[in-house]
Amino acid sequence: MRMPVILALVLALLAALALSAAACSAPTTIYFYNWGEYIAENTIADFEKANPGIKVSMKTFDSNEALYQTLESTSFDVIVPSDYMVARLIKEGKLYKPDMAAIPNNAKYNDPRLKAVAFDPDPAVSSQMFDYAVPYLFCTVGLIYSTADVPAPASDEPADVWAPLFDPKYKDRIGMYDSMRESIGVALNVLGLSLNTVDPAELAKAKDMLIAQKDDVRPIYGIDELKDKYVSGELAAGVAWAGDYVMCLDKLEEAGKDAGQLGFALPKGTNFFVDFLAIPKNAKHPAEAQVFIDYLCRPEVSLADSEYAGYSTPNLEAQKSLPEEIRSNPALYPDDAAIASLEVYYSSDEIDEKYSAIWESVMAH
Ligand code: N2P
Repeated sequence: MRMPVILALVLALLAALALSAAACSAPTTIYFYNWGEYIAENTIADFEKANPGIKVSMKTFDSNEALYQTLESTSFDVIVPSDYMVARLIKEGKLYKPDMAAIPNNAKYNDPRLKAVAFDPDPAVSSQMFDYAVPYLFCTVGLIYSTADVPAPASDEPADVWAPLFDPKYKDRIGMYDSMRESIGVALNVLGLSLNTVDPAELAKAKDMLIAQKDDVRPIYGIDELKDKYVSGELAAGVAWAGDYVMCLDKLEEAGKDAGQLGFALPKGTNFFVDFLAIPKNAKHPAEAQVFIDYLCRPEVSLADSEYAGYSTPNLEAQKSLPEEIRSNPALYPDDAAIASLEVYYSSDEIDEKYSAIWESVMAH
């Protein structure tokens, strides 16, 4: 009788040891909330291989406003807000201030010129953005068009570039982003107005333009699903982040079609934006989030993500490996003067409220 008791004790002890060993080595899962089609296919798996203690679970969103809404009710460890949304989240106290010493690749590789851009009218907020968030990819907003259907714009005046979007000739064949700042921004840009105006008369004009466009042109509102429609020729033209245009070129190439089927034009005074990696204040695993962010700032990783998504990398080392036609495309890598001639979106209570109200009326129309 004595042996089995000892045996049972030994077995129990072994089982307890095995359990605690498993607990020690169980990986931590971090929750990553990213834009759709915005990270190379192998990046997460490669990160997990290099960091066996961390797993990454990714979900996607397709507008800053959708990201903002979801943050209210869900805890993520890493998010990818655009500049104006970073500013809003900082002002609302919703971001965790990372230990930048744990993200050395940011300071080592990311283009310091981005820090000179005024992402908020308040320089104190603008400069704080780089204490809270790390540039991921950046881009501009322009016109994508089918070269067979739409003539190349006569100039880079916004009214010339965006003209097809409001032309009933292209009824049912125009793409608009289901994203309020981009769509309202196109109308403001055509009207020669600031992308951040809060003047009621100016905003009313932009709203009327988008409503008339819905009646006359019946645009298709979407985000990532628009790309295949440009590639197939179903859509004649649309508003597009330059990165989406580059992804469309890749899709044309994969389909064995001619890249010359699609053109892209950048109007004067259009939007320039940076998407940042940030950690929400209610993140459960900020330390692991920092490890992941640092990994995303490695030159070879940033290069792969930029090449997959089509958007521009802020990583100076990665930029050296880009094909010349990409690196020298001013819609993808604008120089200082070009950046200064473009406009960033701002966030303020007044802007956020007024633009949301317009957007709701346009969508409801
Ligand atoms: C689209 C990614 C868009 C990022 N797939 C725009 N901020």
